[in-house]
Amino acid sequence: MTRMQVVYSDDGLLHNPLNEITGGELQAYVESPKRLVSIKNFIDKQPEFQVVDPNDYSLGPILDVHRKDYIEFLQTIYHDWVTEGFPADACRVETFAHPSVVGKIDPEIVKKNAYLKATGRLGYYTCDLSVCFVKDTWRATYASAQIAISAAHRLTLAIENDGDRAIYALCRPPGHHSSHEMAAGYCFVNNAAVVTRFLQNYTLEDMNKAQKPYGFDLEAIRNRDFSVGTATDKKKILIVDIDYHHGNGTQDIFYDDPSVFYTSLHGSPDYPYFTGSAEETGRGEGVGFNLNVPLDPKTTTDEIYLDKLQGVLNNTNVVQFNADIVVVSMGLDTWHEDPIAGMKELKDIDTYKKMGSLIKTCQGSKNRPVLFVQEGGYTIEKLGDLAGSVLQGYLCT
Ligand code: OKP
Ligand code: ZN
Repeated sequence: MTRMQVVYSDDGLLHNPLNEITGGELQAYVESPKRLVSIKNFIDKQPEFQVVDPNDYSLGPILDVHRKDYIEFLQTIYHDWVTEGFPADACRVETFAHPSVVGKIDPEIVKKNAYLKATGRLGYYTCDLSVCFVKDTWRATYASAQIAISAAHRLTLAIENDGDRAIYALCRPPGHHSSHEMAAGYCFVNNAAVVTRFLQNYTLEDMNKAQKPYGFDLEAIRNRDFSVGTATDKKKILIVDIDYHHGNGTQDIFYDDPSVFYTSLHGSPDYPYFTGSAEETGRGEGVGFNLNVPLDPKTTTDEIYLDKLQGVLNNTNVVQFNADIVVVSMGLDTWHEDPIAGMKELKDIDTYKKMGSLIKTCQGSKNRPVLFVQEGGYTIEKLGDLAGSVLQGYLCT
């Protein structure tokens, strides 16, 4: 295989908050549209990548993961915030629904109370101060999800026709911190989780039927809220999360589910602080289908990182799981220069090539179709190079 399709839309640029609160201080928003521009520019210059537009599969696949009230929140919160007289550039949480406040109260009452004010809903559905809404946040989020879904459809078609074995969904905003009814860590809709369910729930025929041109009438979309997936042979999906941060949202969504194996390598201790330890192995039927590898951000070298990645992909449980498809949550913030993350001793660009290569050849992912989904990564000028290296590493192996 020598080429790869890249699903991309300019709508990803529309989410452009002014700032966030990090380290207790107001700072420029790190998850900037420039990230997307950097990757896109790099991709455009490399002949092996073919950029394609997304299609539109409506809300159905998104609602197979996220609760309807949460998705309505994403669509309306900015408008309600501004209508209540709050400043346009500061639509974010200030009061959290901590368990000690709400834990003993009937959840329905808590929810009713939260809905009385925009700030209440922000506290109810969002988790930290990196989440900020602007006018077009929902539009960009919707596009990001449709990009991932379109990539899953194209990959399914290619598998059927003996075509490409891998595809890249150039998503923004990212998704892996977001859960059923929660936005966190720059994430609103969990793109990796949405494609996982889409691949499981939709037959190729369902996908073909659901596909519409990405055209876009936000009001019309609001009312097309049903899933049309009819698949009965649930595919087994392996999610490999190589973002620097633990994908707490993805872990949460699939924690009970033995049909989805979630594995993550991430810097620890670090954001999101409360999850990501090796003891988290799943719950109920999902026990044994969750594998966390926390890594020391100060001492993890290129060699150690690759060794740990190889260990994960060759892990007995992962190999035994015998996935049908691999979804890679491709964060690029392990790079040592990353302004908010980074493994301080991970400095060799070839490491990213080798990551792509391991994903192609290791037992857990060997010969399996791979859907690369873009997550984090904040060294703006370097991002194209980092993304391209993983993908070229995959292609050249
Ligand atoms: C999103 B993704 C670090 C502040 C952390 C949120 C980070 C979200 C990362 N000092 N704020 O996983 O790249
Ligand atoms: Zn990250």
